[in-house]
Amino acid sequence: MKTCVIGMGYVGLPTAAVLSDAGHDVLGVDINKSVVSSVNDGKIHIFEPNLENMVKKSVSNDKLRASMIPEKSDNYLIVVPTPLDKSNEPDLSFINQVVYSISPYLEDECLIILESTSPIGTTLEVVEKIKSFRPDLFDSNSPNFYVAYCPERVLPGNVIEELIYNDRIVGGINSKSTQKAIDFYKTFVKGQIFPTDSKTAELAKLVENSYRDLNIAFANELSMICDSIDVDAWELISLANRHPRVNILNPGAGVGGHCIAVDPWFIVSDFPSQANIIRMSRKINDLKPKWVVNKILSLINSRESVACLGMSYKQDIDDTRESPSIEIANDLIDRLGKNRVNICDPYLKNMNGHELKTIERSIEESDLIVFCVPHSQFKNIDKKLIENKKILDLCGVLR
Ligand code: SAJ
Repeated sequence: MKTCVIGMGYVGLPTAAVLSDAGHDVLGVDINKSVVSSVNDGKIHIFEPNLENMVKKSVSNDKLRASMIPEKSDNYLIVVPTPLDKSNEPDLSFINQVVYSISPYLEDECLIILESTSPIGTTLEVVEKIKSFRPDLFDSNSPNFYVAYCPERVLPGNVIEELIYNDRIVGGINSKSTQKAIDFYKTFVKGQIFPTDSKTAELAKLVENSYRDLNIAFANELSMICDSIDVDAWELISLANRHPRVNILNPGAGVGGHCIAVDPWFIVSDFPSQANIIRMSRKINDLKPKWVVNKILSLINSRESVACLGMSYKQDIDDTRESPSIEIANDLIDRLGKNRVNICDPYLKNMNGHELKTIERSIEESDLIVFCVPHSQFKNIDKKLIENKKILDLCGVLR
């Protein structure tokens, strides 16, 4: 079975690796030439545990190739970004470009699956777009091919495991499409696969991430309330969580990543007057890094310097997309000058041209140590290093 995976990013590349491992002949397609050549060399351009070995093996077994141009395939998996524009409206131009680029290769009976986070109705719009390019693939109004939406649900840092073992939701544009897509996922998914329609599947993805955003917003709001009355938010949350039906998440530097900080806006954009708690949660989480900067400024005098530890958007990965720590560090550099801000992240080589220092050096050279992200390297830190320093532990790593 030949499968074309379009988009070789954080989800597309691991999916291509897992598919080829499961026996598919995979063509990975990407508009970035260097990504294509790195995959063809059996290398990876992102950090993800166990991925490099799988890619290397699949490339050397001729099960995985990459190209900038799609080819005729049995299955087309669309895994491209759907960013927000400046007014927080979803930008679907990558999906539209993919649909245009695969249209010449489509044939009767092929399967197209959209995995990119999408506003409700996008999968049906994909069908309409194909109709405009390839009316020959339709009998009256019905397509002779199959189309489904299946949201990816993988957690960066544990992608390979979750691609195989997570449950999946598959929503076709009709029941035959749903079944075809379920058969496709059964070739590599060991979790349960739940059938639905495309709109429900699209909304499920947005709802999952909004649910998490909302619950993190609650924790972040509590942390700011607690700070104002000198109560330890971590202690409070762990005590409240002893109630059998309470499970408060962890406060942090804010919410980063390309999913939770973005997806709720898709719902707000479509339902502006109904999505109030969803909008408010986004605002609270977006406010947190700004609050942190003010907190830091209140803890230092006019000569003291700050160490910001952890620049990725969460622990133990190198992904900096929408990272609140980067927002905090940049804001501090603007206000204090770069000589008073020491930045450290063991997973990164650089941050927008700013020098990254080792853990030891950034602590030595600073008066206030801010733990932004709970990387494992910080958990095992030598306590003597920080005993005479001011500490702001935003992520509970020292607990
Ligand atoms: N965070 C907190 N407190 C917490 C948990 C997380 O502040 O208690 C912060 C993290 O530090 C990070 C952000 O939230 O900045 C998001 O991290 P995350 O680990 O919660 O999620 P992501 O963005 O890495 O991945 C999410 C996952 N969705 C859910 O857990 C509902 C993943 O399953 C999705 O596949 C992914 O979004 C996506 O692609 O949509």
